[in-house]
Amino acid sequence: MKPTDDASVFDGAIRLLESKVHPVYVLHPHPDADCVASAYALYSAFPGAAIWSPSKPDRFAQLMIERHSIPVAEEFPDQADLAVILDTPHTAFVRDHLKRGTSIMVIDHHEQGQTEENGVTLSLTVPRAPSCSEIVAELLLHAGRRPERNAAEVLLIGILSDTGGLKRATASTLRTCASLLELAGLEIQSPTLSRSVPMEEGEQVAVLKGMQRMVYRRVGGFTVCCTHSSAFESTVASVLLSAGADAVFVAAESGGFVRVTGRASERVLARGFNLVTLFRSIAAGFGGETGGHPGAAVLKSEADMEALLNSCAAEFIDWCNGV
Ligand SMILES: [Mn+2]
Repeated sequence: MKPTDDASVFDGAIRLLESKVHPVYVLHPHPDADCVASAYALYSAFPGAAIWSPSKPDRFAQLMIERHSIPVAEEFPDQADLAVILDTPHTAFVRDHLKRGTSIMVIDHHEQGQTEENGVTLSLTVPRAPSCSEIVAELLLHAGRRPERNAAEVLLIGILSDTGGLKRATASTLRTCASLLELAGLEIQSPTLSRSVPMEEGEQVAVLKGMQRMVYRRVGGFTVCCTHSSAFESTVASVLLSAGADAVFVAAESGGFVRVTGRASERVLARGFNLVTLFRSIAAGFGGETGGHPGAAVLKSEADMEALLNSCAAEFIDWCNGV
């Protein structure tokens, strides 16, 4: 990120933050760790009205909020004189809460789909940054306001989370991480920076039962696994995929429907396999609807569960025999 091209925008952002008494740090709907970390680091450097979340954070963000005692308000603070919207280019969801004349700042790293909704006082958008947390870290370091220990640690978690454990990091991300590690007194492998989320109650049992009921077939070096579960189908599917399966189908029955959650390995995707295509063909035969991506998709149908799973496996085997 940085240097000169962003410097003036950085200065403008700092001036705006310093000129306001009650900034509110606005999280996007269903906020993730990157968003919460960005808000918290700014809140500790420029204390304001609140960190406000329009809806429940995701599980990992919630865990971070609890572990790091991050104050997140459900009520929008009345006295806000600046809304700092983080990790999203969209501002519509917060507009109704703002009093006339309230300034709006956007700090984000997503490509903006269309021209930003007007009325934004300042936009600090860096699409080449793989996380919002690193933009905030750079901003604070640029202003000579070094993040305190807890904020530095939270920013590192935000960066690790949005870069898939630094897999999508740029050279600039790594430089920022180095500064943050020193400020937090941590190493990159420190357990407090771990991105693993403990399983929910019942999730582990669902996974174990799913594995117990699983049947598999191996054809031409590829493996397909089928099972059923009454809950946490996507976790069951992920576990089977990481156990080495190339295609996984996990069925669940509810309300007169069967939902089949499908996952495919990188290996078969690289050879052109597509779950959406497979589910479309099943839906054409049995009735139902499907949606998702080549590697992760869902099929919903009123057909018999056993018959659906058998057909999914058979279609995958046909594909294996064709490659
Ligand atoms: Mn992000």
